[in-house]
Amino acid sequence: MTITLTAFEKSPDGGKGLARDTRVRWALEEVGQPYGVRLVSFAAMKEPAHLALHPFGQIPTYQEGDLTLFETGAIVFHIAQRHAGLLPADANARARAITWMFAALNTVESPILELAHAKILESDKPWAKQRLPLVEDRVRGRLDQLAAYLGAADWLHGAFSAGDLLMVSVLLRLKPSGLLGAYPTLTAYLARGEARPAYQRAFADQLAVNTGKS
Ligand code: GTB
Repeated sequence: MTITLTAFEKSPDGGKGLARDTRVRWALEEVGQPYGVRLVSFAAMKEPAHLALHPFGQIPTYQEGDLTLFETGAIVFHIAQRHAGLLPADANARARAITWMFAALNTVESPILELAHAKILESDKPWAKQRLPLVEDRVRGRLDQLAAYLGAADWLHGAFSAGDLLMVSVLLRLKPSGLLGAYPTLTAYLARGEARPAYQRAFADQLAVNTGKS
């Protein structure tokens, strides 16, 4: 059945892969599922036709026959459940990989988003300079814990899984911040994720949209 995603007509990051359709593209590439993309403008995302797909007026959405999904965690989970390659077969190992999907989105992404908001949305506020170090410290706290858990391992729990796919996607948002520099094992973890052929294809495809070369 044809899979169609929605993505930004023009991503604010100009194609650095930070918009959330990249993680869904990556998951589909990992499991070898072809898909199409429908591009939407910011204005169209707030119109009834898009709100019927995504109640919060965001991208990405995922359509497959009469199934429509939003929220990248749910979409990646759906893909991983339907197709081999992103979750282990063993029931306990699978449950652990799913735990890491939730950890990436609930525990690690939250302070990273808070940092992005502090830098982008709040930078003109009189208290912005005082708040920023506090938010950065919360991100560092999570990075300390994640680096301690990962240790010298390649991936979070055995083989590469949907947990790693989401964790790498979430951490990539930190690249411009400079905070990752203090964490060589996490930097290497990100590089391993980015080096995966499936990621490379997903990245190239979203870049082509943003450079008009698709
Ligand atoms: N929790 C949802 C999910 O995981 O699917 C969050 C979806 C979401 O935040 N979508 C964003 C969106 O549609 C695009 S990805 N925003 C428009 C709106 O809310 O009106 C977030 C994003 C945007 C831009 C950059 N960037 O330029 O660096 C990075 C990430």
